[in-house]
Amino acid sequence: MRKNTVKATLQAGGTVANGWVGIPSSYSAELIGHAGFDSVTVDLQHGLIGFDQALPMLQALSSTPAIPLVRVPGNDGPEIMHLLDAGAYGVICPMISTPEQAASFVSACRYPPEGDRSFGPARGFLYGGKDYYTHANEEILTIGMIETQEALDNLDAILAVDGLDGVYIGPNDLSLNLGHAPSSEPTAEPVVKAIAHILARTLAHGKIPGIFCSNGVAARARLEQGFRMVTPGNEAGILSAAAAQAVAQIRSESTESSTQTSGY
Ligand code: 3PY
Ligand code: MG
Repeated sequence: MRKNTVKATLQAGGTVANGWVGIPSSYSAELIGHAGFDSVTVDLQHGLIGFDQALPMLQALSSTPAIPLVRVPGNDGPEIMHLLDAGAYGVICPMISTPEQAASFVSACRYPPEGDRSFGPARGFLYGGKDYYTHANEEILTIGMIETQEALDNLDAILAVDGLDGVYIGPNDLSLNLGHAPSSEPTAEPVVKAIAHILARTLAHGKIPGIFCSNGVAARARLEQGFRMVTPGNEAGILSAAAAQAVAQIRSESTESSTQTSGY
C-alpha cells in the first residue's frame, strides 16, 4: 500500500503543512495540491462540497504530491467509510466531545477486528494499491476535532482512545462554545488557555496536536508554539485575500486590511 507520508512524518515527530479546500472544484484542489502542502483536506463540513464533488477532488489530489484527507460533516460511520472508499487517506472528524464518540469515529476508519469499517475500497485500491486491505488500518490517519467545553472536560479520556492519532482544534467553534465570538486567532483569555491546555495534554499522551489557523504567518506561530499539523486557512480565504490585494494595488490603496484572512 502507498505509504501515508503525512502519518509517518507526524509519528516521527515532524510537522505537517495541511492545505484546506472548500470550493467544489477539482481544478482548485489540484492547484492547492501542487502548492507544496504535505496534505490537503477536502472540507465536507463547511466547504461547499458534497460526496459527488469530493470524489473528483480526491482524484485530482491523487495526481499531486499532497496526501488527500477529508473533513467529514459529522461523526457518521457510513459517510466516513464512503469517503475512505473514495480514496481519502485520513479523516478529520468535527465535534468529538466524548471518548465514546472518539471510539466510534476510529472504529469507522478501521477494518475488523479493530473496528467496524465495511469492505469495498473502490478508489482505496487504485490510490493505495492492491494490498490496501492489509495495511489500511495502519496507514489511515484519524484526527478528532476538539471544539467544545464537553471535549475539554473529557480531554484525557478522548486522548486515551486507542487508534485516535491526534486532535485538531477548531478555534472558531471552541471560542463559541466557551462563550466568545468565533475567531480563527482567539485572543480571549479562556480560549487562549484552553488551546495551550489541549496542546500540552495531547503531547503528554504522545498524540498529534493540530490546529486550524487564519494564514501562513499564524500557522508558523502555532508550529513554534508546539503544534505539529497546521492549516493556513482555506483556499477560499487565500483566494479572496489575494484578489483584494491585487485590486488594492491597482488602486494604490493600503493592502493591510485586505490581506487579512480568516476562515473556518
Ligand atoms: C473551527 O474553527 O471551528 C473549525 O472547525 C475550523 O475549520
Ligand atoms: Mg469547527
